[in-house]
Amino acid sequence: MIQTISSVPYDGQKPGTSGLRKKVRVFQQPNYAENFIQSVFDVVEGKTGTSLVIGGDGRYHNRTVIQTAIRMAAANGYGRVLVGAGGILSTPAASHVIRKYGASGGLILSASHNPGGPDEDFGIKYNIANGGPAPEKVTDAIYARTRTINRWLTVDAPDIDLDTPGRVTVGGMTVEVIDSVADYAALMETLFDFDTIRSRVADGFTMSFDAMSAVTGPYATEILERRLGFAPGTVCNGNPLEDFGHHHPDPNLVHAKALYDRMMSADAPDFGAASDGDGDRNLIIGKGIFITPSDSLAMLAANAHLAPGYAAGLKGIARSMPTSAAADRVAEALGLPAFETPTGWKFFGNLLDAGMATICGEESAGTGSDHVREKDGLWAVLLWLNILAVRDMPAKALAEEHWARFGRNYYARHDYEAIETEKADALMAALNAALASLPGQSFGPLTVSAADNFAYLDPVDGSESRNQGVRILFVCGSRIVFRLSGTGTEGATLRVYLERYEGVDGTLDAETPAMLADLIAAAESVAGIARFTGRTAPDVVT
Ligand code: VG1
Ligand code: CO
Repeated sequence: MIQTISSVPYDGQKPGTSGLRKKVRVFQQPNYAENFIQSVFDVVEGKTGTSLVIGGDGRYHNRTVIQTAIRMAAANGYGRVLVGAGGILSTPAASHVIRKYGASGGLILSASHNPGGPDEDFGIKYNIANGGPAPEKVTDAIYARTRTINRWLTVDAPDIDLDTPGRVTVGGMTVEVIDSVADYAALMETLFDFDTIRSRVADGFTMSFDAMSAVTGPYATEILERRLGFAPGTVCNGNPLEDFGHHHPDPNLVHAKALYDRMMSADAPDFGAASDGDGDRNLIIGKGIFITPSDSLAMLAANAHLAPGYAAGLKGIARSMPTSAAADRVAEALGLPAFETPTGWKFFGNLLDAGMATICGEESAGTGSDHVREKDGLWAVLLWLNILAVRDMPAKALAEEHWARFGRNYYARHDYEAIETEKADALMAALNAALASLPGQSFGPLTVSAADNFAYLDPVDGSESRNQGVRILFVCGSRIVFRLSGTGTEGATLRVYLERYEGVDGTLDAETPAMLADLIAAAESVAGIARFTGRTAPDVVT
C-alpha cells in the first residue's frame, strides 16, 4: 500500500561538487532527506521495475536513511534494491555494483572526507546507470524538483535486517543485502597482477594502510591482508566507525599525519597509503617520500601498462583543471590525448564512456580508470603495488626516475576553511573583475601571461560548464588557481592551487615550500586573501 506524505520544499538542496552535503542535524529535520530522495526519484525516467543500488560510508545516520530510502524505492516502483551489508558500500564499490548488476542508478550516502557524527556531516549522492555521479543536467533537474516538491512516497514496512546477506521483500519489491566487498575484490583481481605482488610480499615487501576508521577497512583487509598476504596489522584503523574515531577521514598530510611520520621514520615500511571516508581517494607515501596526487596520476599513467588490466595501453589521460600538468607531459610522451575538466568526478564520465580516456585524476587525491565511473582509492594503491612489484624498485626511485624523464611539477594546495561566505564571494568577485587587467603585471619575479575563469566544453555531449575557477598563468609556466569548494557545510572554503614546473635540466630535488615561495607571495598580492578574509595563513596545506 503506497503512502503519500505531504511536504513542503526546503531551501538549499542544491547538489555541490559531489552530491548534497549538510550537517546531520539538517538532514534530521522532518522530510529533509525524504524530499531530496523523492526529487531524485521524480527526475529519474524509466525506473519502474529496475534495480537501485544503495550503500554508504557507514557514518552516523547512514542506517536510518538507508531504511527510509528502501521503503521509498518500493513505493516509487523500483523492482529491486541491492544494498551493501551493514549499509556499507565504498563509493567505487557502489559504482561497480551498479554496472555489474545493470542497475538504473544508485544512492550513495556519504559526505566523503568530511567528519561524521551527530554534530558533523552527512550527504546523499545519486549515480546514474553508467555507475558515475549524475551529470550537471541531472543534478540541476533534481535541484529544480526540490524547489517545488509537495509530497513523497513510501510504503508501510518495518526496517529490514541490514546485517545479514540474503533476500527479503519490502512492499512487493525485492531487497538483496549483498556482501559489500566480494564483487569489488573480484574486479581488482582481474585488473592487477596479484601473483607478482604476492611474491614480493613473501620476499619481505611491507606496507602500512590507514583506513582512517572509514569505509575502506573491510576492503583493504580482504585484499591486502587476506589475498595479497601482507601481515595482519598492515591495515590500521580498519573498522568503520560512525564518527571515524573523531577524525577527519581526509587522507592528506594533516589528517593522516601519523602515517606520514611513520613513512618518514627510519623503520618505515616500504610503502604507505590511506583512503578517505567513502574510499574513493588515496594518499600515497613511499618510504621517505610523499608523492603528490598530481604526480601519482602521472606516474601511474606512465607505468599502467605493467598491470594486466592496462597492458594494451591507455586511450587517453584526463585531469581536473587544478591538477598539475604532470600527467599532460606523460600523455604527450605516449602520444595520447590529454583532457582538462572541471573539478569533480562527474566530468570524467562522458570521456570514460566514449572510450576517450582510460585514466583520470584530481589533485585532491582522487585517481581512477574506466573499470568503474568513480575515483577509486584502493585501485590506485593496487596499481602502485603492481608497478613497484614488476619494476622491483622503491617508490622513491620510481619518482626520481619519472622527474628525470619528464621534469617535475612542484605543487601545493592551500585551503582557507570556514570563511564567511560574503567575504569569500567578494574575494572571488574582485579577482574576476581584475582578470582582464592582469596580463603583463608582475608580482615579484613572476609576470602574468594570461588570466581567465575556466569554462569547460564537454567534447562528448557539447554541454558547457562555466565559472569553474580562476586561472592565473605566468610567463615562466607557473600557475595559480583560485576556486571555492563545493563540498563544505560551513561558510566557504577558498582553495588556492600553486604549481611550478622545473624541466629535466632544472632543480628536481628541492623542498616544495621553498620552490613555491614566490607563487605563495603572488597569490596573496593578486587576491588580497588577508585583506578580504582576515586570514594570514591557510588552515590546511596539502
Ligand atoms: C573536493 C575536491 C574534488 C573532489 C570532491 C569530491 O571538491 O577538491 O577534487 O572531486 O571534493 O571528492 P571541492 O569542491 O570541495 O573542492 V570526495 O572524495 O568528497 O567524493
Ligand atoms: Co571521497
